[in-house]
Amino acid sequence: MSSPLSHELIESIERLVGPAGLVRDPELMQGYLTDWRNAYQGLAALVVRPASTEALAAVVRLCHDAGVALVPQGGNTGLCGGSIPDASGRQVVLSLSRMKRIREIDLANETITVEAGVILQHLQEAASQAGRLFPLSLGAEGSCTVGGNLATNAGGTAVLRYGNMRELTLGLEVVLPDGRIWNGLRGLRKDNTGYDLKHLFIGSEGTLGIITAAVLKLFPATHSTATAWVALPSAQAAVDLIGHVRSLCADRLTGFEMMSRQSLAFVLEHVAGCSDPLDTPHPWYALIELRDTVPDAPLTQLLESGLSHAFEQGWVIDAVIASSQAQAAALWALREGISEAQNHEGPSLKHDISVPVSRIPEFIERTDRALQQDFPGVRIVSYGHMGDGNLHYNISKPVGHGDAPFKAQERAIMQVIYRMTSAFNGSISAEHGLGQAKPAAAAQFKDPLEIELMRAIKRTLDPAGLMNPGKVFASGLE
Ligand code: FAD
Ligand code: 2HG
Ligand code: ZN
Repeated sequence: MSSPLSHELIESIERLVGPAGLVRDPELMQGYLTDWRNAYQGLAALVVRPASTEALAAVVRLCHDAGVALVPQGGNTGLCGGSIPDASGRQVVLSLSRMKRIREIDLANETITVEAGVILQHLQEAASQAGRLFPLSLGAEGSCTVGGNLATNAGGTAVLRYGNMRELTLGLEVVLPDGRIWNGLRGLRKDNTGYDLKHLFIGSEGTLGIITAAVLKLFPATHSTATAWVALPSAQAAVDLIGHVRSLCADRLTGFEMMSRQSLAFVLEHVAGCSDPLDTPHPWYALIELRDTVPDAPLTQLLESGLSHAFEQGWVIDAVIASSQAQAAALWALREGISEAQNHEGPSLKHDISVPVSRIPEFIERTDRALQQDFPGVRIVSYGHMGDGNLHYNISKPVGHGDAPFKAQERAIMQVIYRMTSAFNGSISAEHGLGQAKPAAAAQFKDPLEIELMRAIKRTLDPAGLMNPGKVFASGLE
């Protein structure tokens, strides 16, 4: 098939990035055209992999002048199709995978400057080798990139203590849609010289520019950990428990993940090597992690004392405290395995919502009831970052049902869940972003004035609408 791009344009791009920076072979392109779940497929005229900010900026300028749309891509682990081109075959995927240098570690400033293609796990390792912690942690950390983390304002399992990617960022370098380079790589904790532009690009999902590097915060390394797997009678018990553990442990509480029995059941069925840490099934579970910078801090005793009060209150039915790092890792594998496990059960309708922590139990109770009434037998896999009020309220088809009739109900199911989220003054996308999955829902459920302001920003920075069209906004600029 001939390319929709002119020979001259392709040759000019090749001169900038070299043969290693172009992917044109349809088979090799495949990995860039579908996402981690195989939920979204696209086509592309070309995949370009520049190795430096200057080369990337020059490619962006050429594409801008030729009116070619760009789709930035990092590790391609996003869960709403943000990094996948459309079906036209005219867009260019701009992969950051060759931009993976750690540019600088400034220990006295507690910062690390990295390129956008650095894999999150490599960043964590670099911080650790420098005797520090980079705290962002999520299931896809072995493949997702800093650029993708920034573009989606990624969260994960340590937000409770350290915040989202937004809170971990001090400066950015961004290639603007017309190819200009904004060097905002300032490692400053205080800077009130007008609007804080980095926050426009963080969470913008590649629709305002290409993030090429960032200055990120480092934290003291932690040297003591305690991890518990706890069985709970209800979601309300999780709210009571987290309040108690937080007041007892303060900042040492690093993670508090909650999951339903259905979530665990899928993991036990589909993820090799996993087993139930407790003898009998329970309605809900929490995975609690405490960390301290002090070696040999008495975290296990602290956890035991918190749990013993919780037993007395009836918030906890049973619990296991990990006695080794391997056991703690096995408990985390139960939590991190949920996404993969649910994929084995056919389409997973993902709803990544947030409501105030205090209202999670009521949200679950009312939404479960409404869904079972309208769609009897659907399997509700609710779990997530309880301390952030962020639930992955994911739905699998009823046992024995086909994929196609279930998929046909996707929109109706989504409406039930998002209407309820809205009634709780929550967010329909707490963590993963809008991508191509949720722009219409955002237009329906977000304040129209907010959407209008967002469009005004988009028009100002990307008047030609060439940055990741069809993502965040329902149909480009229109
Ligand atoms: P991609 O998927 O490649 O891209 C994501 C979006 O960012 C796209 O819109 C893309 O165009 C844009 N983008 C990528 N790079 C750039 C760049 N340099 N400049 C501008 N735009 C860019 N997410 C969470 O927040 N918390 C979790 O706990 C979590 N757990 C996950 C667990 C699993 C098993 C999986 C598969 C995913 C999980 N995710 C989670 C989602 C995903 O990993 C994150 O959104 C991650 O930050 C995406 O990074 P990426 O490099 O893969 O980005
Ligand atoms: C998690 O918390 C991720 O495990 C993925 O955000 C959630 O697969 C999902 O829906
Ligand atoms: Zn999550």
